[in-house]
Amino acid sequence: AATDAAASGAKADSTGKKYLAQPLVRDIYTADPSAHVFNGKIYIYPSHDIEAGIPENDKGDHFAMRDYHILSMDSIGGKVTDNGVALDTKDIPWAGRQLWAPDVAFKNGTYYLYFPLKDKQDVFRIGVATSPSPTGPFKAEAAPIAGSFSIDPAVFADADGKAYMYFGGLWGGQLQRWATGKYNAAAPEKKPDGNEPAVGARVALLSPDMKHFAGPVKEITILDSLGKPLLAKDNTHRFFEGGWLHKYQGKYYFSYSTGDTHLLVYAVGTSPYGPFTYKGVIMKPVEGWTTHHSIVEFKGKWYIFYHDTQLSGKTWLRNVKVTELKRNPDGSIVTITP
Ligand code: FUB
Repeated sequence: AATDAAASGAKADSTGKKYLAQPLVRDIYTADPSAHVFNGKIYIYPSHDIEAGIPENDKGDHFAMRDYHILSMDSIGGKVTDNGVALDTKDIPWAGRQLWAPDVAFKNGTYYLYFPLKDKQDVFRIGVATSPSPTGPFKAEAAPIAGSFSIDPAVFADADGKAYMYFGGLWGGQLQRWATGKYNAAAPEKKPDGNEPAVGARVALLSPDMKHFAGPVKEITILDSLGKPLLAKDNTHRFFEGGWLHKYQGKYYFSYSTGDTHLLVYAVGTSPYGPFTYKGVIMKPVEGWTTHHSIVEFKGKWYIFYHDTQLSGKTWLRNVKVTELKRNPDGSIVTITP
């Protein structure tokens, strides 16, 4: 199915561009867009939201997604193609439930799709599936990536060819249950939120075959402007979920959602492992509880892909969007009011 966002009844925004900040597809619900440019084309790897009839709770059981559809477009504002089912839970040998926010990487002729999914013990792990095509279909490995846990993988390939996976998410994403390096099912559901250090996102170097972690999983520290690690109670700044890494003018920008305060924020560092210093808000809250994004350069401009609930008004039935990301001369990002 192909949709022309500009011709689908979208209203023009203040710039007069109809496609900006409008749902990219309207036939299915999509969220958590990880955008990449391959061979001069834009590919979006989103979650595929469905109405599963499961009541809302803090564990996110109502996000009961079962497959992925990959979207593609030749230009920002052009036709958006839904390339059909690229990976289905029924074809993942270790699957329990809930296919959440994916990402993709390309190396040596193969596309690697990374996806969070609960295993048969109801613990989130991160799997990998491969395809010779950016739109799939993808074939899943028999088991999740050894040592992986929690949700929201985002893979960044540096100029030296090393690839890193950033991952993790609090509450429903279970990151708070991994404090000791082992899964603790008895950990309180919505903690920590006190004076202890904030729980950090995780990063791991990927092996040359892109299917394993090549080194230990490390916790990422976000510092405040005084160089002190953020505290767990600081929920307008601390990491919650949806991490993304991009590089701009030699610096590493780690951006993420603050979860229960619904902001997309960013922090900057000089190493892919961090630490990163908190810098500011990228996007104010969208409609819906979750906010999740990716940042990509295309033809000399930077774009942010994100989601809201414009089409449904329901927090678990979202629609992906794109708008331009603007920077100040010092590299700081101009806050977007969606
Ligand atoms: O789509 C399910 C979850 O909601 C994602 O994994 C989170 O980042 C949030 O967007």
